[in-house]
Amino acid sequence: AASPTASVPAKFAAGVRVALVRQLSSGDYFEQWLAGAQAEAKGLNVTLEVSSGDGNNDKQALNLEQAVNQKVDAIIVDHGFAQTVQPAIKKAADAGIPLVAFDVDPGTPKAVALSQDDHQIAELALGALKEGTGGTGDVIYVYVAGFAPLDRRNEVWTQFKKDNPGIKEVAQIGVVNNSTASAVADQAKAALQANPGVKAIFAPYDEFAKGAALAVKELGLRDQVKIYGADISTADIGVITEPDSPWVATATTDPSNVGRIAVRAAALLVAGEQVGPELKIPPALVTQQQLRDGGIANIEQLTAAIPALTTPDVARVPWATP
Ligand code: SR1
Repeated sequence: AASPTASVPAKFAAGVRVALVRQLSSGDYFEQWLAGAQAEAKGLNVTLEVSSGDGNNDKQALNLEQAVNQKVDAIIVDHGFAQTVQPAIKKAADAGIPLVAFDVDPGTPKAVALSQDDHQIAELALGALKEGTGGTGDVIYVYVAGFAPLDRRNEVWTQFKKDNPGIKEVAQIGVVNNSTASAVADQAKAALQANPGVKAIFAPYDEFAKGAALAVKELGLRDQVKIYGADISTADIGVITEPDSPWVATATTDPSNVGRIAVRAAALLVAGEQVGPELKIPPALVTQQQLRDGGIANIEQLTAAIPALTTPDVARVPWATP
């Protein structure tokens, strides 16, 4: 292993407490993100105190208030709605507690705003959709307003429809809860039955895409309807590459890498280092063809095939051993 380039700050030798305050925790994306955050925390001698609102925004706000009151060394807010988390984020900022906000607007420049490049995520997936449909056809769109990453992807979809008048959004569906994929599958089935000419589903969240894929398969529409999604996991790779899968492309980062970056950014802030104010992680387009041709069956193989998905220089911690 390479040597670190700086000595470990005294605080870290003693142990640092970082509260990770989540809005959501179920589903592949959030599980992988947490695994990455925990691995990075372990390597940095950070105790990660994890709470989840489980989709209940009041509970998340309460968890955040508690983290501020407990005077942890830093806080990471993972998703959430601006109106429910910003009051406590302001309290953290006023109390001098460093804070990283992932996928939620912190409302203060004192916090580091971490996101994936959601505009690029949507652009990459929609580029594939345009190629796959030839730029014409009926499309079902899966969206729930209020989640910052989905809202940013929605901006691109709105513009895409204006730029591509041959693409017609015939139905908008979407739900985010503890069983998003199966709820979306039910909605997608109804929407497909009501709109028999649909050629594509734009589902820019992997739970949406999994639900859409289930609906297409159950209705026997694999030859007719293709799915363009976002995010990836080993389980998603399995869905995308199974024979006749309708999920043909996904635009994604490596979720565990993003979790790692959140913890590194928090650690740097605790050490008094400069970060941000904005960190935006670039995605890559992953196609069914590419996965099949490359024999890629899991995330480790995917990141080996697309090294750009690992971003060790983003929020690099100078005292950590790579
Ligand atoms: C409910 S929001 C889901 C999204 O959050 C992350 O940005 C992931 O990319 C996922 O698509």
